[in-house]
Amino acid sequence: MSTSGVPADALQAVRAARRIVIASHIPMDGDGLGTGLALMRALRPSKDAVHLVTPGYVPRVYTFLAGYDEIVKLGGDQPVPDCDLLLALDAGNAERLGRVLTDRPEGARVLNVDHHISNTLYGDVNWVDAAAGATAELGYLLLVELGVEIDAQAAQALLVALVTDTGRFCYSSTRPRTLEIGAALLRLGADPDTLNLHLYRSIPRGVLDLHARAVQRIAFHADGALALLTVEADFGSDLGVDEEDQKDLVDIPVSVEGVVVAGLFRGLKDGGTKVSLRSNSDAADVAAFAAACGGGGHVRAAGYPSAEGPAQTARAALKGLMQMAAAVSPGR
Ligand SMILES: [Mn+2]
Repeated sequence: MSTSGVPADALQAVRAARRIVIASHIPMDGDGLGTGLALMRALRPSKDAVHLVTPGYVPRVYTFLAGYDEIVKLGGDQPVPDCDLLLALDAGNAERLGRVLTDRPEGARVLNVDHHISNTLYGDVNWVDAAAGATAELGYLLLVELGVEIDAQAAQALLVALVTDTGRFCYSSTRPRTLEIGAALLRLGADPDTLNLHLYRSIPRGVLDLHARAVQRIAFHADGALALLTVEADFGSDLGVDEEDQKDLVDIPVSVEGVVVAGLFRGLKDGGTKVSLRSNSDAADVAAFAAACGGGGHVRAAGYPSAEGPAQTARAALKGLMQMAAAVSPGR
């Protein structure tokens, strides 16, 4: 481990690579996408090829970031680009990477860079720092240690990753180092005003209507300590919204006064349910609950998949979530 916090084997893996494929969990979020674009941009000058790839959809709110149009969307059985290193970002387990991992070119090593405490260490080299507020922190440290240029566009992508993954520097995962890296990114030319306009002041009218409907559906339990939102796969389909808009709905119940634990049970188009849990207290560990249900995440933000429909999945989780929420005092 160097003084920067970058493990020597992780640094060596990137230095030795000539062709790199970067991937993150499916679907990508701001952390995986922003960190991926920044690494792609900053590593390209010193490598033969660097690609950011995903078999999943790419959230459209990040179109303003440089390199967004170069993200390789792996449709059907399109092969993973040739590489000697697969750089996995922000993915807590092998399954979350999907076929990018299993279909990687023969001989490609896997460098797993992540901040999820539940990370299963599936890489040939693993750099998991659960104290990091975002994988973007690790991406920044890696680039600095490599001595490559981080231009204003790369800095902007890293700032987007940091801001989105730390709840605008407000989650408990925000450390002094998180803000120090944020400051460094501003010095490199990142622009918070542009970020704010694109991410937080551009809600489409359809999404606004979606939020209005969701608010009406929140069910409170345990004297208001638990707030659950259950939506079918076609919820809001008439509003022209997409999956990422549905995913963000969990931010609404978790923002209500007195709520300790919030859950979103979101039906998926091809059956099954994606559960997103949020906690307002370290004493209510939703990562442990999610892990027991076959998922994972952070103490305050976690999730798991279910083969059942959303209503049935919510019923199955209700008792356990009520107990967890009720055990924590409303004062949090
Ligand atoms: Mn993250």
